[in-house]
Amino acid sequence: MSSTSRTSRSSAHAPPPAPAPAPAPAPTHARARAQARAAPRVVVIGAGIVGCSLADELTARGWTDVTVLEQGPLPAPGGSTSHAPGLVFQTNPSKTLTEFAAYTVQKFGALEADGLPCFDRVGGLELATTEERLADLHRRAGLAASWGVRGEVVPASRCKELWPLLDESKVLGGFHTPDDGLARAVPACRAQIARAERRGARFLDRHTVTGIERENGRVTAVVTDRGAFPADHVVSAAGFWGPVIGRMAGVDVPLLPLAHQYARTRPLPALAGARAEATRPILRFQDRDLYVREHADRLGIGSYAHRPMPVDPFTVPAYDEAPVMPSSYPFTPDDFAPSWADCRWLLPALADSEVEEGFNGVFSFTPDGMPLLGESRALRGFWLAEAVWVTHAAGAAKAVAEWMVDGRPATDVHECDLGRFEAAQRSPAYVAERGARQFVEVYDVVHPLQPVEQPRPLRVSPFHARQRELGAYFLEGGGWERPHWYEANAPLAEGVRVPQRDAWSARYWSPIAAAEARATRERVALYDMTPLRRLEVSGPGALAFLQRMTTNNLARKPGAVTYTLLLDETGGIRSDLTVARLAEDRFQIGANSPADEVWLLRHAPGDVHIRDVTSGTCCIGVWGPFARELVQPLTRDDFSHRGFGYFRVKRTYLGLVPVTAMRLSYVGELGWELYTSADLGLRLWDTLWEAGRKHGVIAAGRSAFNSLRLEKGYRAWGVDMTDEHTPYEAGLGFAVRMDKGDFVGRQALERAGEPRRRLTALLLDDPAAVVLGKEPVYVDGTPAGYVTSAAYGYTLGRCVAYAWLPPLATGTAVHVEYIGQKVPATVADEPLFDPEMSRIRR
Ligand code: FAD
Ligand code: THG
Repeated sequence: MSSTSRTSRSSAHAPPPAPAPAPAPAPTHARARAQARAAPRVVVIGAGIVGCSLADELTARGWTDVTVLEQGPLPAPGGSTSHAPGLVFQTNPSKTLTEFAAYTVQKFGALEADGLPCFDRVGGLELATTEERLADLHRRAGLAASWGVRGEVVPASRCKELWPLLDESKVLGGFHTPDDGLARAVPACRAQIARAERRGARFLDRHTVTGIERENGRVTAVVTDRGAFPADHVVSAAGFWGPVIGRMAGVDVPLLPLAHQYARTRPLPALAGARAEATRPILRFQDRDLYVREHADRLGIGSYAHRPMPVDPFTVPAYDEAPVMPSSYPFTPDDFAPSWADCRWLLPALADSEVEEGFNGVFSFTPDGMPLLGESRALRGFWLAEAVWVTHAAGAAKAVAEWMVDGRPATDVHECDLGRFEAAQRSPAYVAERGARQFVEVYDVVHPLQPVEQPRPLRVSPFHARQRELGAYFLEGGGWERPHWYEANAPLAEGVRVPQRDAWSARYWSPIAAAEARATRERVALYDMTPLRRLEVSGPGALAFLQRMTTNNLARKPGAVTYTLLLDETGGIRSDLTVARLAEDRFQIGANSPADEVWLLRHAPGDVHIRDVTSGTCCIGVWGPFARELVQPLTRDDFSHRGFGYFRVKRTYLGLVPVTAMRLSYVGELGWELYTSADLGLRLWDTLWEAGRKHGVIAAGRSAFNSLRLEKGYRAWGVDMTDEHTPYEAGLGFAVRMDKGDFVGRQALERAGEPRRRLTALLLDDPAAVVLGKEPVYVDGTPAGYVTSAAYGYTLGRCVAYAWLPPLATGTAVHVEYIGQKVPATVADEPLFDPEMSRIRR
């Protein structure tokens, strides 16, 4: 193939002489320069499936000045891609990953190498040998319907038809997905290399990257053993070598390389005469952490059942020193023995066979199992496209190319954003522990609320000691310990009637949450709001800056709090914020993901300072009809409705504790968020607790919190809406002031037509029914959308579910599919609870 000969070692042309880097431009100049040039200079590190797909996607978008540097020989340079068996199962709890996989199927299906398509649509079959797994297959069928993947749960007899080698008696059922199949990863690389080269890209193999040059916080060049390559953008697509490249760039790359076993059998008499590479569906036997594919008359078996085998990416041998290839370690038969026995149990045709060859192949695991995509916040122009499976490679590459060329991916990728990890989640120790855990759990049945088990506790609020005394049941989020309910409230639950739950929805749930919700509506409760991200924005330009960045009008006197939205240029919701004006030029922002700070920092002019103050501060929400009676006696300031209005902020003292008090409530009850520094947090808790005794104060957890906020219709960013949605679609048009002047996203909103989908409130008809989120919603029997968040509304006596659906009239009957069951629901008017705001504004 021309691309290989052109780039092979013998004919490799010398790299172009590296011109001395231009004098360091200010970032804005660099941007202007980049725009003035037809195409910025992009250097991609690594020609695995991700690097090759990325070069193809970039050049397709007109960024044709792309150089791909690869240390090994093309087209199989010895990374994970070079030996990937290429199974593509599209269905995933993550909508983003499912979309990535669907694009891989579509793209590689249309791509040819040597006259063969690069994707073989043999279908997928996931097997259940336990009742628990069978229920999970029904949930996976629901996910597939939600995200638009064809699939159905089939009986054992159908599994046997699809896979004649199975022992049908061992199987309870399967999930059949006819559009899944096998990606031919190396041919897909070749086809994309050829196409990208035709558009002007060059692939230089046998070039080992040894350094990343930077100036003024921007990349300027990539250094190799054969010269330097100037670059406006550098993308590390180095797979599990990511941390090595990251160290050169001064960027944390939180991934752990782990070896994973793959073995091939001898030829099987039962498959004798097979001509095609594969004809039967790719198989998953998750109850034993196994997957299986055909290689003509042999089977290939992959196992996640063995001990985690971490590999230090800094000590991986170079291509010429590696026994086979750098990503391939010797097979350890002892580790495979139990998996082999499990295969023979399931597939009796293996009885007379044996493993002919195998290897321990290395690839990447991240702390949360999701890829690492996006531009580093530490180094402008340095991008990551790592920890990506072959399954998601084409889609992930497309997203990164869109991000680079258009400024944002076409669909939401926040779950993959490399900036999602907090500082405390980026240490090598954390990455090692979590990465290994992801390996172990890869095929486990994982509940949506299931927390990280270790390392815990990591981040705790100042109230942690009190929370433990009260018997808090903690889950984890963003590294924080977060109480979901308190055993101390169990006596309150005795008087509260709640419907029985099925085993799945009863996990990580307690009827105590119902009692806590009720106490919040009837009396008063303390909520730990410490994990709520807080930014301080200050400086002479702060107001003008925030006005330009957000949708609502913030030009109000100090003391005002405003609910507002961060949009991107296309009008998509990047975040929803509360902005408290503490002084003329000082604001406190209540934010969502770490991406909010990054986004603001990127746009901030020199006279604006932005600081994340979350870790040094803490927050308690005091909410309920007795909140005023509780707080007022502790302060000399006027906390009456006239003295301290709704959505106002005040500095005051509560007893000994200086606090910033904000009158707002995500649970829809009278009350305040009370902020203080971390050192005084415990004192604040104790002060409120003491004062609340005579009002029957309780501590309440996130389980009740989530129920109350859904009753009130308050959206959660990242779950209910993302940058895929406009404010009008999400029901947040009230936070947009088109008359306030220009702001990011305004022009796009002007052009936005009538929403074709809406975030819609549903009430389940049966007072005993519950759903949990991500279930498909059917209108007239056809899938029409999916649930975002759901929670039992203890005040309403019904489960509330928010869903993305085409516009539907109130009262429309729909059904939600929950573990294979049709659950009737009705479109409801919002807000479902206290539409007059009589509970908050008084
Ligand atoms: P790679 O293919 O590793 O490419 C990275 C490239 O960067 C390498 O070629 C490397 O040489 C190059 N590089 C690194 N450092 C430098 C440097 N300093 N200078 C120049 N070049 C450098 N995924 C699936 O979807 N389905 C499967 O069935 C599947 N099965 C698997 C089975 C096994 C045994 C293994 C090991 C992995 C499997 N995977 C599977 C995972 C999949 O193979 C990887 O996630 C994927 O191939 C990663 O692609 P990549 O392009 O990111 O990395
Ligand atoms: N508290 C603070 N900041 C936050 C949140 C919070 N920032 C992130 C996230 N949570 C923002 N989400 C909301 C959602 C709704 C409301 C507040 C924050 C809210 N809305 C009222 C309503 O819709 O009726 C008031 C809107 C208005 O008057 O404009 O209260 O929990 N600090």
